[in-house]
Amino acid sequence: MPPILVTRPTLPPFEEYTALISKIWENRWLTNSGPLHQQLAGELKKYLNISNISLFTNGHSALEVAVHCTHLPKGSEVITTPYTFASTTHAIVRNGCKPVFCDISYDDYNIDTTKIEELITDNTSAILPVHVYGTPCHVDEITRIAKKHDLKVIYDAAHAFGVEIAGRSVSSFGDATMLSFHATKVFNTIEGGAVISPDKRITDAADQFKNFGMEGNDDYIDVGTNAKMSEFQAAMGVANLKYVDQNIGIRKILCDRYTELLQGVEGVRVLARPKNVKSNYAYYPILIEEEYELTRDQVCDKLAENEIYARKYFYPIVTEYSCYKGKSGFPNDSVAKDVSMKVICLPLYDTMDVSIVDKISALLAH
Ligand code: T4K
Repeated sequence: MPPILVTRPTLPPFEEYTALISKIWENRWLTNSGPLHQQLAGELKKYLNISNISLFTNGHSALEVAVHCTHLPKGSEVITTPYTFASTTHAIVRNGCKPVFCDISYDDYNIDTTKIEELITDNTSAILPVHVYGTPCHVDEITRIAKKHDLKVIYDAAHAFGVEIAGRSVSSFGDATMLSFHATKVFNTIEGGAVISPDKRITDAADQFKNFGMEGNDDYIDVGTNAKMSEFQAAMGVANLKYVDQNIGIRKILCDRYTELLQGVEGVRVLARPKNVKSNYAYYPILIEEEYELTRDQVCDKLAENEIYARKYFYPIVTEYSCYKGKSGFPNDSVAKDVSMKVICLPLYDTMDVSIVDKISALLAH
């Protein structure tokens, strides 16, 4: 058996992708908001049931630009989670703002909304939560806190493509939301991402900023960047979107099987899925608790000996990266740190056979 990686990209049938990109040879339109880009934007609006979207060459650029377009004052504080990928914090810092780290909840590994208000100061401008593993944050509570203190909310929904709360797209909350369409995500455009906002002025500003801040042919009204999605990326998106529900359906079967086999194993904690949520089954995280016979790292080694390469998403927490260490004031004894010391994301992707779930679960159960 070939090595089992934590994930593999979803690919559409080869002929369907080549049929789409053959149009590029006909019209010689490679990038800069071409027809495939327009088609994908339209199809995503329908699929996600949202009004405004701006497509990006990757999720990180989308997040950086989302923060820029919500006009946070330079030097202001943005309350965020340390239990995330580097991108979340980098997007705040690269916009000249200061990340203020709030601990996470042990229930869902998302920002702990009961601890946000104590971190708010006169200099706080925004909250930037992450829907970790695709589990939605407590959006109603975050909206309440933001309204009370006049703060912006920008969601990092890199993991949450297609997730719904009580029938409403998770990307429709807050002032802006970023999605990632990276190769390793439930829906991919090779590399890619998007800014979504209920406010068209934000997505229009994002469209302009990702194209150098250009207005008309002759003027630049902002010191923008280049973060446009190409036609090859958009073609992959159009082709993959047709299969995204099928992909999520397969992931659900695999996740349910993991849960069936692992939830009774002493010392292994599986993540509960909230009831009113349509999940995208993006990741399968487990925690290796103290009662388990091996440590988390020993479990990873044992899996690797069997050519199974699970990953520690997210370890270490962001405040322990060299570029942030010692600067955050985040306490050492946090839920975020505890979870990061115990977490393993198990292999999960649409071409994975259920027998692999059985094999991994059997290794964990003994
Ligand atoms: N916010 C959050 C919360 C995020 O998690 C991310 C990205 C972002 C923002 C930023 O979004 P993007 O700018 O990436 O759109 C991966 C992904 O590169 C990254 O997108 C993702 N989060 C992060 C959690 O995971 P790595 O360094 O772990 O990826 P890598 O190359 O080790 O790949 C993971 C596994 O997938 C490997 O076992 C190999 C396999 N793989 C990977 C690629 C790229 C393949 O089989 N084929 C492939 O083409 O970061």
